[in-house]
Amino acid sequence: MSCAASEPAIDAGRLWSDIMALAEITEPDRPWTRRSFTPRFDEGREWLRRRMEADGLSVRIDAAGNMIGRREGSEPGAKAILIGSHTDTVPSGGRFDGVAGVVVGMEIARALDSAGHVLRHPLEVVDFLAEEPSEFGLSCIGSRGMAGALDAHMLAATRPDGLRLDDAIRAVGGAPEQLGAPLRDDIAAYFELHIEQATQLERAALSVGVVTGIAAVVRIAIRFEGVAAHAGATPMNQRADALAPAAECVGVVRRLAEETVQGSNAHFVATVGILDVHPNAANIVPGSARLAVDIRAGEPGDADRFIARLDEESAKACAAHGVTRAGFDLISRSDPALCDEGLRGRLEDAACAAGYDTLSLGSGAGHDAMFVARLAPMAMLFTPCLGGRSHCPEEWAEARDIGAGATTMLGAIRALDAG
Ligand code: HGY
Ligand code: MN
Ligand code: MN
Ligand code: MN
Repeated sequence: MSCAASEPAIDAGRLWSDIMALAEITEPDRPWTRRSFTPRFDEGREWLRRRMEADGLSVRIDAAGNMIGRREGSEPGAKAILIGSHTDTVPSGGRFDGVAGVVVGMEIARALDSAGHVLRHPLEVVDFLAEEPSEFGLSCIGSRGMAGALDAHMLAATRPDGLRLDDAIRAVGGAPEQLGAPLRDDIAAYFELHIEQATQLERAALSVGVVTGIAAVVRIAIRFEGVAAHAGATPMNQRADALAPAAECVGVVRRLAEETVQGSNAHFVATVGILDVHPNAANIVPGSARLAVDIRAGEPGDADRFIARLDEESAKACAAHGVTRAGFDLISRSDPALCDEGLRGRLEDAACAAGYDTLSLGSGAGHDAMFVARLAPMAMLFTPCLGGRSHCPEEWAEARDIGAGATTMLGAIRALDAG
């Protein structure tokens, strides 16, 4: 779509300096690393609280540990318009994944404030707790909690040092005892801006993409139990080497994923990003192994068929090596989330009015929006990142593109607010 330009009220420079300021709060020995439930994350939250308060937002932590900055609207009882994302990162992550979406929310609130414009609806800027997969083995903890999708089993999960998830949520100011049902029913709409983490916008030389939907995210863990033994003395035909079937399964995941892609029109990818070996020593036949499989599917049936085949083939690989398959466990599963048609239209119109051509595209990456979509109409905007790279220190985006996304979102929110 291509249209006339219009006048922006977003200060892309101010936006940019916030993103860079937050990026400075990182583990000293790892670039752009602010893992959830760490002192570094808490430091980032403190920065965010001060920034939100300086912007005139009233700041609270909800029961799920999400930080929320609120700007009241003019219409008593009107439902809130939320803008959010996350400020936690993957290990050695980037400066923009999640952060851009939270900072854009603050910039939109500032732009409205400095123009003396009060929306009818309250506006809330949300930093969702622990969107990235955490040491508790779960991602999107804050948005799951807001949507009532954190159950007692999940809350009792512990991380390697023994800390329970509910205690960790309490430590950041949440109230886990209030979790279980959806936390709220007062949301009019939810908007999230995120870097694309792929290359469609960059290849099309566009600043703004309007997301159609978010793929299902399914995570599986497979555990292999063999017998640790001396690597030098144990004959090959007397081993139960746990790593042998695990290594074969890495190839099986790749092959089954490629076959699934061939047979489907929907987005499908599968990745083995974790392969733990124990005791992980050169001269010991591995006694146990564990691999984590991360699956993204636009069509959930593709994920089900992939998992059934992986189940069968991993059991066969274990039998062939005399290794016990100690577990084939579902770690987490989120359904695909569709973006609201009406909000997508408002984003497209707002981009057009601001002079930005747009592209409609799906999201293979998971986002907090998947869970907020259970509470209210949801929409996402993508802006390009260099080479589509993300979840790595090379992640990069341009101020003008993030500014274009913020201008587009501001336009859509004002149109929605005007009714
Ligand atoms: O893994 C994801 O899709 C997101 O970046 N947490
Ligand atoms: Mn991410
Ligand atoms: Mn993200
Ligand atoms: Mn995300």
